[in-house]
Amino acid sequence: MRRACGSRIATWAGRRPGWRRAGVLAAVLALAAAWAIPAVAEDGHALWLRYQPLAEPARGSAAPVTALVAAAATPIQAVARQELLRGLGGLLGTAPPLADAVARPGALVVGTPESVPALARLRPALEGLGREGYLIRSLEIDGHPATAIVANQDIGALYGAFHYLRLLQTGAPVDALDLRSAPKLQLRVLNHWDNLDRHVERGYAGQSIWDWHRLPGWIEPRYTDYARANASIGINGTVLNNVNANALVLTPMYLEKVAALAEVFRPWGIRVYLSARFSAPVEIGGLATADPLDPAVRRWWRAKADQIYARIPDFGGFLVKANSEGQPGPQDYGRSHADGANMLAEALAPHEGVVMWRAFVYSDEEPDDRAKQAYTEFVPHDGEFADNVLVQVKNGAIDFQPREPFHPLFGAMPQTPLMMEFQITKEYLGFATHLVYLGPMWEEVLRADTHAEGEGSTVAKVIDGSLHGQRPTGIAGVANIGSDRNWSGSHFDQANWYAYGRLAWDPHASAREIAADWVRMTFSRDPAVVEPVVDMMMASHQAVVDYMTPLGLHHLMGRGHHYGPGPWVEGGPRADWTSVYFHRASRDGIGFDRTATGSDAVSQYAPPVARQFGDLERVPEDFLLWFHHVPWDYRTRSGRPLWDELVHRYDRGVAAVREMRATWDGLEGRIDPERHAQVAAFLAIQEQEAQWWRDASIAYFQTFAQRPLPDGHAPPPQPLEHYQALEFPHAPGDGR
Ligand code: GCW
Repeated sequence: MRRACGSRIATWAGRRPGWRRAGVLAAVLALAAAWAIPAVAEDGHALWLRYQPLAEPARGSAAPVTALVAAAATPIQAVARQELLRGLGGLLGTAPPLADAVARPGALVVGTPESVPALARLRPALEGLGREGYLIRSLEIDGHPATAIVANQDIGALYGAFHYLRLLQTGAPVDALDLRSAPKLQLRVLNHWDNLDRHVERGYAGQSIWDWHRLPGWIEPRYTDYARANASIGINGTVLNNVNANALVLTPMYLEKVAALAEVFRPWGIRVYLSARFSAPVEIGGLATADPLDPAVRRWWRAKADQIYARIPDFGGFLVKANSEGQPGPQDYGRSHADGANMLAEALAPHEGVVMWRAFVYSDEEPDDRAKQAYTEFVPHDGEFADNVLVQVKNGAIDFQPREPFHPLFGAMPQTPLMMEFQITKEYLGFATHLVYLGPMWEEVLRADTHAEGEGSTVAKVIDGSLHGQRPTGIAGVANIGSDRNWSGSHFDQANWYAYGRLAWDPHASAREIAADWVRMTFSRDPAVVEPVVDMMMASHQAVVDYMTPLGLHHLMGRGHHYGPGPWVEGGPRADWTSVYFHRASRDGIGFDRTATGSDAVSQYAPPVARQFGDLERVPEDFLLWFHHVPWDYRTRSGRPLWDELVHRYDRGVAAVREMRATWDGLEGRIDPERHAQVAAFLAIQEQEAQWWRDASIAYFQTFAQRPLPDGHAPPPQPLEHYQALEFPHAPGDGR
């Protein structure tokens, strides 16, 4: 069914633009009709947009929608109306009839003051909601009680429609609504680390969903499903290709393919962006240099931008990884990051495009502490970046570790828009088989206090521009999406995609509430499911930290593929790619001294934070070994010596996974068997691997600690050499 529908939109390449638009609209409507057919198998493909019939009593609390008043004159209006028909049809049993006016009680009226004249009187209430915000209100129209979803622009109404459907899906009351919502961040973007050969770097959900070879002739129906899922959580941009970029994506042949995707995404409010390889002028442009100050190079990029915008008028801009891990960049020519970013910004500015310039940099000359390098390289350039440049900063200073203190750049560049970069794909968190809900980890970082402007200067306020007033604002999430039927490699990894979108819309939102919504939409509204599953999700992040890298340890994974424990990793091309560089274990103790007596990375934080992190007595214990080198018999806050505390935490992590399994087993019969069985099997893998992490780490660190395990803690079943000898030549997602 889906394939047949999809084939109708497969023929648009080569048509004239007017035809193309009409073709897209028809395709969108055809696909939308196909969605009305319920999924047969519980394979997770429907994500959180399942629209299963509401069971009593939740259904009773939902005011019946007697009619839908909504225009469909533009592509965005059409998809919004279709989504409501589909959603209401699924949830309420039958889709309401379409009407032109509110002729009886119970109508749902959706649009802008222009698209639906009955909404015009709400115009004053729309002030301050911007392009993407919306109101959802219970009110009277023409003497009849009705519900209005109203926005300044079509896209706001689409977001409002999804919000209204979410209220129904989660069983929230909808009879006395007065909701106002607008995104706190402007650019809410996914970063795909997808290569043109469909390998996904750090991807654990199959191949890339972009079928480059068959684009633009074949438009997978999945592209629309993808856009729809993203729009449902407010994501409004996507970078299609890996930051370790191939310049070919900027050639006309690929730009045709990119344009075809952009056309599918447009009705859903999603713009496409590309990762730009800095050396592209040499590699595909035939120039002798990519020096950003060279006039020919600048001309080349301007012409390239013009060429892109001729095909994709709403192209978002470029994401750039420069002078990092061997990627080319302005420093190859003795120029700064600002020189490089501003050159691209100049090419994009006439088209209102932006440059997202990554701060994940470390040079070939090893610094004294890799954690310090981004700050050292970027802070001196604060104020030098063009207006359409955002500097994109990972949440922590090393690299998406299970837990990192917030990146010291947040709050330290008051004149530069800083974007947050989160990693949704779980490169360092057990790939797709470990159940780890990332909401609490992201919330912890967003709520961290930088003290940049005194107390309360949270990271969320830095990125939403409320602290220093920067514009534009944005956030990026490294996608966990692939060709797997369930999109993310596991059912629970869908929650991380979902939570990312919700936090991108509102970085002050609650991870627990987001999890509860997701569970209700994805599995069940039954409190006997929601409560235990949400508790399990909320505890899952601390669990993985405990069984992988407790007490602030970091970067201890297997070399290259990053699968499993590798605390013994040493040697190789550079010290700061090894584990021993980061844990610094020896007979006298363990941990990286980042205080004034060590690398002094603490001094990159605002003084109150630096004082706290630098003080052994006050540092949060979760970051103890991140900032301090501590003797094995150091007394931790539990009263246990450090070695005993480490062992205790490893075991606590494994026990937490065991508990997750018991919780999940207890839900058998309340969750459909297909999804229940896969989650149960993955939890069994997770328990084995948690035990493996614990055993291997204890076996290794014990060679330094030279102490017995505390009472009640079993020794690792195998000698250290066993764990060290394990090899995984075909582990997924490696960097190439
Ligand atoms: O986490 C590391 C990954 C690389 C990645 C790099 C980056 C895309 O191991 O695979 O490269 O970060 O963020 O650039």
